[in-house]
Amino acid sequence: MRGLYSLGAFASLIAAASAACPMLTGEIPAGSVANPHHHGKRDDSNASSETEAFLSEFYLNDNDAYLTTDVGGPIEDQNSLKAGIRGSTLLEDFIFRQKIQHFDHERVPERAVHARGAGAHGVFTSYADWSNITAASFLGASGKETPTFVRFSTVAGSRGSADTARDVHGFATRFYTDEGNYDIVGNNIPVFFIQDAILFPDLIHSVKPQPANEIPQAATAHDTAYDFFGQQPSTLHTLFWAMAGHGIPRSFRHVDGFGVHTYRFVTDDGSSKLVKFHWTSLQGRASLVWEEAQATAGKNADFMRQDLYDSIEAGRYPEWELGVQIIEESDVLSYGFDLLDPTKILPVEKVPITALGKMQLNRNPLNYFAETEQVMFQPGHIVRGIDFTEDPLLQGRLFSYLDTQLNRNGGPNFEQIPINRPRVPIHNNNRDGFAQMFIPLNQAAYSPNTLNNGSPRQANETVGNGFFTAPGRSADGHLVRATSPTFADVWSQPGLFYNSLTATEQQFVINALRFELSNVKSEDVKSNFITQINRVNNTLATLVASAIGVSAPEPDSTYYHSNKTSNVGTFGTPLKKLDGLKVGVLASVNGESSIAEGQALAQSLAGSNVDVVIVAEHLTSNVSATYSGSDATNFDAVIVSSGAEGLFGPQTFTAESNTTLYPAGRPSQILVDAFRFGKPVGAVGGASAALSAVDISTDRSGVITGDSVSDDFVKQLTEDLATFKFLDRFAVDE
Ligand code: HDD
Repeated sequence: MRGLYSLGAFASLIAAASAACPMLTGEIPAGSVANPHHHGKRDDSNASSETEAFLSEFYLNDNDAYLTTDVGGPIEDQNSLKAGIRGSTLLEDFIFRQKIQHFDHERVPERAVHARGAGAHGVFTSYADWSNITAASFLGASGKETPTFVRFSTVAGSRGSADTARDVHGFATRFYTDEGNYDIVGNNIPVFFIQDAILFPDLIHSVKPQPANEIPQAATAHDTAYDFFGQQPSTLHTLFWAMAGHGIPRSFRHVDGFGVHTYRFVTDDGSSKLVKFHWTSLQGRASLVWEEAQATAGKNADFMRQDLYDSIEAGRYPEWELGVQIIEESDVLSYGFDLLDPTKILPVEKVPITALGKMQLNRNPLNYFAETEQVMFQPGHIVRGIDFTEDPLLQGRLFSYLDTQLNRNGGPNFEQIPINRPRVPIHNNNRDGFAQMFIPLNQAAYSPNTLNNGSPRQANETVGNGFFTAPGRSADGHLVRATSPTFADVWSQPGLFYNSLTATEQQFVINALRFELSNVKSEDVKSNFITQINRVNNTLATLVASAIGVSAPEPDSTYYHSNKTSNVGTFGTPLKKLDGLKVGVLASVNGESSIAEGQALAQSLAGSNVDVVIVAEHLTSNVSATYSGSDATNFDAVIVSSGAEGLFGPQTFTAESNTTLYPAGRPSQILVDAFRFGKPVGAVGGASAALSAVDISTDRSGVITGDSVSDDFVKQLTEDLATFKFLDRFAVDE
């Protein structure tokens, strides 16, 4: 039997819609639209072409077409219909009414959390046949490809907020598997603030802007957030990760991802193991520093979505490895905490990560709203071979996502939207509802039936692989509203995380908390919070307290320890790839070899996929950015080329050297800020005068000088870009 909800039926529907007026338009058949983004080096894997073939069925192309109304009538004049040339406008003008009405309804409610995000299509490739640990079909063969869609996000800010707000970052992945859609709705931080979903509204109300004035946007630096953190110490572990570099990543490409909860893998024969998911960035982890993140928010609120989009357009496809920590069911309590508690990491020293496969993001959405805004992820989108656990946070999420999506979409048919549709046929007795896109033919919309020969019938191993719950799961017990005592210790792991950071990263956490709490007005909130972090670490609590007018707390040592784990920071490990990093060459149109040096550097760095932006007083065919439009936040490293040195130093502020082309002192400011933000800086030839003009010593690490753009110069710069941040530029409390 042909799939009732097969692609064919849908395709003809869209074909009808896109051929708005065949007589006039000459008809553009659906599916004939070339993807305008087909360049770069995307390998045309099966999964990539499957995405292309699937989505192109839905493209609506306006090329060489006449305007029509929504119901297909040609529109020949775009003035409203008026009684007399000077008005009034008539209510009977259905063309006017329809256009305005559609516009009035363009917005859907933004996500209650994770409203701001950016998405991309990709492909997941399994490294092996993993049927020994899971029946999940997308992990069932070496080299097996599955199309994916990922949406990265911040949590607290509204849809128009800045990308570089300090926040947890969402990392939600959809696998369009051959047994239905599977979503890992994770974050870039492996733990969460609370242990029970019933507290989620409280958490979010506390971090969202204050009710009276909707201030501050996309920031936790205010009273209600720290009131909640101080009253609910399960938040501390996640908060510490967010206050470290993870809260202000360099880009979406430089974050890892985590499933956070413990899930189950189940094999065909019903045996199950506990798993924790990890996405490891193959670009490496990299973070901004706080002042840089704040400046970036003002200079380019779209910093991270731009980076992702540009990288994919340039064919520099970001990649992540998917891995799992695999744990025996019987070990759920063996590691000193409960694996059902989402505020805990399982240190990699205890259970290493097994790499299962690799994902490449290689295709930008063609329409932000249709794809990125309308994608509806759910932890409940699950496939055979994977199962939930009893984690009370996960259990609550299984309700919340569908519920909020019903609100956003006005009904349950959003799974039929192209970005949400599974790439397999759908057969069930779900019917009707707002905006039903199908024309179901089955007259017996119930089960069991005989009138449709029992179809659609239950799946089993012969007619389709049915989802099954891990047979070993069981549940019993008294009905209680309580937190398990195995969830009680919420102070040891923030300590584990903090101990594992380098001294500078610890200082970043201290500085971040100082910043946040200095924006809190209530003395009670400040001191309550200090009491809580004092249970983690007395030095930390004392250093934060000293900056916010709270007296130093006495040690409260029940949970103090000196345990460490590895691989939890964002600094200190060189980047794995330099793809898409940007070097700003500060040049002058008047310097003899200034621009040529920039070009030479561009050529030398092209092999590492690093972009060079030549900045000068005004644009020319060889200058791609101006001083007025540039800022240190635009670049990962800044080099002054010879002949530009005259633009630097105090002389910029004299009446003679002042210019209307850019704000006074801008070239110096870019160089100084780049240094302050920990970036590699340097100078070629006589331009080292620019470094001394702004008091940057060439003895400092990450400061590169040379007579020319020599191989050595390029090698040093490449190494320094991989180091990414020079932490000795940041003071540390002794
Ligand atoms: Fe959530 C969206 C991640 C706990 C309720 N969540 C949302 C998104 C991500 C996460 C990445 C955005 C997906 C997208 O890009 O569209 N959420 C998490 C993680 C959690 C978590 C990793 C803890 C481990 N969330 C959580 C709880 C609840 C929610 C406990 C409620 C009980 N989350 C939602 C939501 C959202 C959402 C309100 C908003 C929009 C949406 O679901 O579709 O239902």
